[in-house]
Amino acid sequence: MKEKILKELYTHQGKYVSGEELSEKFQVSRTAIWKHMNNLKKQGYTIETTHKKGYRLVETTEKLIKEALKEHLETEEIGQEILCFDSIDSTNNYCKKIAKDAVHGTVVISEEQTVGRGRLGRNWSSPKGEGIWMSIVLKPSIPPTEGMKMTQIAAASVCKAIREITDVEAYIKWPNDIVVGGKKVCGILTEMAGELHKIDYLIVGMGINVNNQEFPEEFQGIATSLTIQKGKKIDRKTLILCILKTFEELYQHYICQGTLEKTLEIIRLYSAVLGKTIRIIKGEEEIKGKVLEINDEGLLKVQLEDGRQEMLISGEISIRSENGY
Ligand code: BTX
Repeated sequence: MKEKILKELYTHQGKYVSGEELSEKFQVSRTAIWKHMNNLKKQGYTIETTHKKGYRLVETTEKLIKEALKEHLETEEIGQEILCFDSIDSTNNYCKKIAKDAVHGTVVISEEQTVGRGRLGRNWSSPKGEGIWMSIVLKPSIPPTEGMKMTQIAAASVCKAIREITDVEAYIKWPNDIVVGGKKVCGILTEMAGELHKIDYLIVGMGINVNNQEFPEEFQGIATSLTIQKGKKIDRKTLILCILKTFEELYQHYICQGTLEKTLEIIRLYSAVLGKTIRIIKGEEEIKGKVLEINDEGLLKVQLEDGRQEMLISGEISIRSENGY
């Protein structure tokens, strides 16, 4: 019911809707409507109430509203189902719970994550209202070995969208980070469920620092946000819409053509590592190498210090620049 009322308020585009109209439409008492409005207010929606005119949703760019996103969505399958939460443990976790019955392309967004996750059990700081903490459920008919290509599609989409919407010079740090000025502005976590030869579903989680003004002390040298880089607030809704549109274009190209070509064009153009010397960290081991190419499968070809050449697969590897993050 709360959802239906919200939709009704949203479709009236900032105009008043009377309690009587709502109670007739949804066949509930005016007191029930009033209670739902109070709950929505508690959730953070700004709803103006006057005795004579009724209720009016004041659209703020502060909060992500499903109806507002859907209204401007330019995709066919990604985001046809969107779920927005105020607070959740992790959008990836939630996707896992619903994935079996969820339609392909379902998008889950939360204003905050209380247990946001990075790779290998690391944490992801996801403070309320400041970033985009979002996951997409995908159900492609591809072998599990291809699953990690979704990380690349996501990285290319986020990087391109950031550049288009904010003009911030974002780069892709293979395999799963977007960096600005050498600091991390976005991390991507792809998780998969299925059997040896068949994927049941994939979850692509994106954590983007958008309007964060500051970071916990432990991330201060390594994290940044778009607002810090741009010097002004960024509209999260516009950025999300652009990411979903770009993601769908790249995803469909990959599924229909069977190549990562379009994605790799972006990854190579905005690569933070191509041609650079990097430190490759795998567990306790750390080696240096020069990045020679990103091949057509999206793998990183590096020349190691001892002269050997190696293909890096994203999995358990972290890479850092030569002197720092
Ligand atoms: P990662 O393992 O590459 O990066 C995690 C590391 O990044 C942490 O150990 C910490 O040092 C640093 N870090 C933590 N929070 C932030 C932050 N907000 N900004 C910059 N650096 C940070 C990257 O993993 C993958 C992150 C995916 C996050 C999304 S959010 C939506 C979805 N749900 C979920 O639980 N995870 C994904």
